[in-house]
Amino acid sequence: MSLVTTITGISFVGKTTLFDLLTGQKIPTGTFAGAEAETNVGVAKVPDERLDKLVPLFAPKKVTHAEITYRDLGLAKGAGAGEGISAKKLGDLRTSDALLHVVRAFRDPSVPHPEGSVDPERDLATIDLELVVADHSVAEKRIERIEPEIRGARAGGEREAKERERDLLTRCLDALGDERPLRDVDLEPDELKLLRGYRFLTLMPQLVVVNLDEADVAEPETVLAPIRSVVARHRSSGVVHVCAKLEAEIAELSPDEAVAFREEAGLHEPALERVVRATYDLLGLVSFFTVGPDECRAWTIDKGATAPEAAGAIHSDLERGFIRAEVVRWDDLLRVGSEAEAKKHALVRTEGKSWVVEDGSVINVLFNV
Ligand SMILES: Nc1nc2c(ncn2[C@@H]2O[C@H](COP(=O)(O)OP(=O)(O)O)[C@@H](O)[C@H]2O)c(=O)[nH]1
Ligand SMILES: [Mg+2]
Repeated sequence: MSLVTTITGISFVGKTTLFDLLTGQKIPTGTFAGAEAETNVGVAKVPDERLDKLVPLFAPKKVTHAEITYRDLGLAKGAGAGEGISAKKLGDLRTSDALLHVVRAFRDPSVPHPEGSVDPERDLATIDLELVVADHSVAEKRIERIEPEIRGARAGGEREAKERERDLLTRCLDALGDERPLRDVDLEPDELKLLRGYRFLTLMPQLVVVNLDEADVAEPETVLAPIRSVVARHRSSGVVHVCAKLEAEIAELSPDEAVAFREEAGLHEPALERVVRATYDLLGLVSFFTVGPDECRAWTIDKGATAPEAAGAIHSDLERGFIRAEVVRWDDLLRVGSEAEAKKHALVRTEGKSWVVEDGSVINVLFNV
């Protein structure tokens, strides 16, 4: 699975600083042409210590981490100030798997705040409202179009399906009218499936990234607690903190210096690790590994996926022709040092089609097509 996450938020909150940090790019920050900027696109390698530790056992030709694509929208100045988000940027948002909503909690008076004061909860509400408004207009337009379709449809299944769709969209419209994101609406699995086609923004999982002040990094909960309580009212939402500017400076240091500096600052792990873990938790994702002399690789699947579904992430042939999987826990494999030793110690299990993949499993798929 290839995840696409789009970074959103009002101007000057540190979106581009975070994007650079996550993707290793060097897009200039703090700039603002006035007009809308291009969307920046970059790829982050998902850090995985487990994979890194397995690599020396196999000395493979290639090591492949999972990846997340990040997009930095470069919103126009008015966006998030009641002037709306342009159609092009809404299009970029709609093709995401998740939204990373950056809010500013750093105070630095040398960075102008478009609203005149630092208030992460207000800024969060501002963009959330724009997303609600965008979805409201999508639902409204579809309902307008579906009415004549209902009148024109033959009585029976076809008409009933359209009526069900209209009723569902009307429920969505009502929720959006009350400024409720669609994540919070109770939906049956088939309703959710139908709505997915509309690519509603408030249906997407949202991770709120609080960009902390350097002075608050060691004791982040004071700043985070009120934001957590706002976010906790919504489903499919999470909170994570970064200190984008400080962490960008740390990223310039040598690895040893970076570790020491980070500890001293009270940041126990790099922003990328914290943000990726929060994203995996929010989206309900797990990783498994394939190993060998050619390639050691991490794969990302939905929590609850079965062995054949995991095999399908590697190649559709492996899912189609799935026979069984040989499975060993990554830490068992590391401890004994080789697959042969793992077999000798009965640490390798054979699992069939209904096995639900456990996070951190090393899997060898046996298949026949
Ligand atoms: N003090 C401080 N400044 C920051 C932090 N993050 C970003 N900035 C500064 O805020 C300005 C705007 O950052 P930028 O990433 O361009 O924001 P964007 O408009 O949301 O993309 C830049 O001058 C950054 O250096 C932070 O955590 N602390
Ligand atoms: Mg920017």
